[in-house]
Amino acid sequence: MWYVIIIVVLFTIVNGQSSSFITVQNGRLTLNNEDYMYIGTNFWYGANLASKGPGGNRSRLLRELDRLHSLGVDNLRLQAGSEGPNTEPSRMVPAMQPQPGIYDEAILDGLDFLLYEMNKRQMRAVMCLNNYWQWSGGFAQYVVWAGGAKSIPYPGGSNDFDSFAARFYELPRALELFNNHIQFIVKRTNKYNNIPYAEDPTIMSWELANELSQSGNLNPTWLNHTACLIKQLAPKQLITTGSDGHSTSKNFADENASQCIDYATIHLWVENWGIHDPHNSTATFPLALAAAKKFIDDRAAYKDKPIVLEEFGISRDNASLSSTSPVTVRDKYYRAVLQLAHHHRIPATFWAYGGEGRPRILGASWRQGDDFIGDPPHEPQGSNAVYDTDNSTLEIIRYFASMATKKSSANTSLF
Ligand SMILES: *[C@@H]1O[C@H](CO)[C@@H](O)[C@H](O)[C@H]1NC(C)=O
Ligand SMILES: *[C@@H]1O[C@H](CO)[C@@H](O)[C@H](O)[C@H]1NC(C)=O
Ligand SMILES: *[C@@H]1O[C@H](CO)[C@@H](O)[C@H](O)[C@H]1NC(C)=O
Ligand SMILES: *[C@@H]1O[C@H](CO)[C@@H](O)[C@H](O)[C@H]1NC(C)=O
Ligand SMILES: *[C@@H]1O[C@H](CO)[C@@H](O)[C@H](O)[C@H]1NC(C)=O
Ligand SMILES: *[C@@H]1O[C@H](CO)[C@@H](O)[C@H](O)[C@H]1NC(C)=O
Ligand SMILES: CC(=O)N[C@H]1CO[C@H](CO)[C@@H](O)[C@@H]1O
Repeated sequence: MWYVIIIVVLFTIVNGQSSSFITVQNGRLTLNNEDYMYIGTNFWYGANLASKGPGGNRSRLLRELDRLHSLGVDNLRLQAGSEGPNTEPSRMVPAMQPQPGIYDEAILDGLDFLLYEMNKRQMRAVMCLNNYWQWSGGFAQYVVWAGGAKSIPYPGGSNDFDSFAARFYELPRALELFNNHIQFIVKRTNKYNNIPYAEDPTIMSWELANELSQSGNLNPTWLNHTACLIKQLAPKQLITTGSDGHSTSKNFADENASQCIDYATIHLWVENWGIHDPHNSTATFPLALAAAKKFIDDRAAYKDKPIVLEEFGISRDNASLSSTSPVTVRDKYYRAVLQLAHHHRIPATFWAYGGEGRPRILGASWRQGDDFIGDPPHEPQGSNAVYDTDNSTLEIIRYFASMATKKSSANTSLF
């Protein structure tokens, strides 16, 4: 029997399945008894890019994973849920779940393939299950599915999209449909390596929903129960909320109170918050830096659970959408934010990775058939994407990714 054991061990090593789960110890993300620090990227479109169906491009996917891995960016935040129908405006399509409980096999297969390829490279995934915002369907789509309305009042004009999306929390049928999705996806087994998702160390964490607390009416009982439901299905993996940690401090307290939530998240958006004006950087960039510092310093004071800065981004110079335009302001911002995160030993995930994708038409929003570049479909494509040709930005990312795995502090003469 000894040869069977050796073959199993070799198989395990060759397939990269020997890695451990990320855990939380003493208020820190931990891997093999060491601090788990990282620079990650938002890669929400991963399952779609990995699909063999429409919108998929596996050769590009593999090149992007190799490129990210060689930069030291080994933590990817993915959508592990997107809702249809595919005919709604400004959605990432095809949706994983075009109708309640009905799944697009090509997108599920894409998610399997992506996790399988990440596993081989010892990369880690944050699996975001839902979304407050419309670009993946999300809360608003669940509201419609639950019979709460016939159509979605998309943001713009006099539409009150915010309170519409927040109705998700008030409709028992919407919450039930989401629970069904949780059961479906967390209990899935990967077809490429036969590893149940809940047993795959590639999955660092499950996230309830992107920016789930905009309305300020987040129900702490729902938060705790849903986190505990996932915990029961996936006890070896971590659970987090996806909160931006910006709207209210109450959310932080609610997250802290639930023993099923393992770490907190924060999102930093100096342009969406009206602080940085890319057309007036000279005057507003110093204000943006000060605001970023205050936000990160403030949130870092919370020590009960680990914190991850899982979104931050900024325009190219003068808000240009051309992939060859300068990024002097962005580079300064990335250095400063990554330095702050490093200083507090907070992992940081930039928004977003565009890689070799390019916008179809400058200034246009995303349409099916366009490259995925990390800007959500309703936004002008190219706003926050970091391309494979943005060498100066990529070098900053590489530098901090290498510093993340060291214990020393970053070389401040970079600034
Ligand atoms: C978080 O919870 C712990 C105990 O569960 C408590 O001691 C601590 O004060 C709480 N922190 C915050 C910021 O609510
Ligand atoms: C969270 O939910 C779990 C399981 O449903 C329960 O045991 C626990 O008491 C709840 N915690 C809080 C703070 O409500
Ligand atoms: C640039 O920003 C500064 C600081 O907020 C402001 O005082 C000034 O009016 C702005 N200039 C323009 C042209 O928007
Ligand atoms: C995949 O993406 C590359 C560019 O990143 C492009 O050249 C190629 O045509 C794409 N392939 C498919 C099948 O879309
Ligand atoms: C950017 O980096 C790539 C790969 O490292 C290299 O081939 C290319 O020449 C660089 N471009 C510039 C403008 O330095
Ligand atoms: C820090 O960076 C500067 C400029 O790149 C370099 O000259 C210096 O040697 C670096 N110091 C350390 C300790 O790495
Ligand atoms: C018109 C304008 O804002 N131009 C600016 C574009 O960005 C460069 C670099 O940040 C500035 O030097 C220009 O003033």
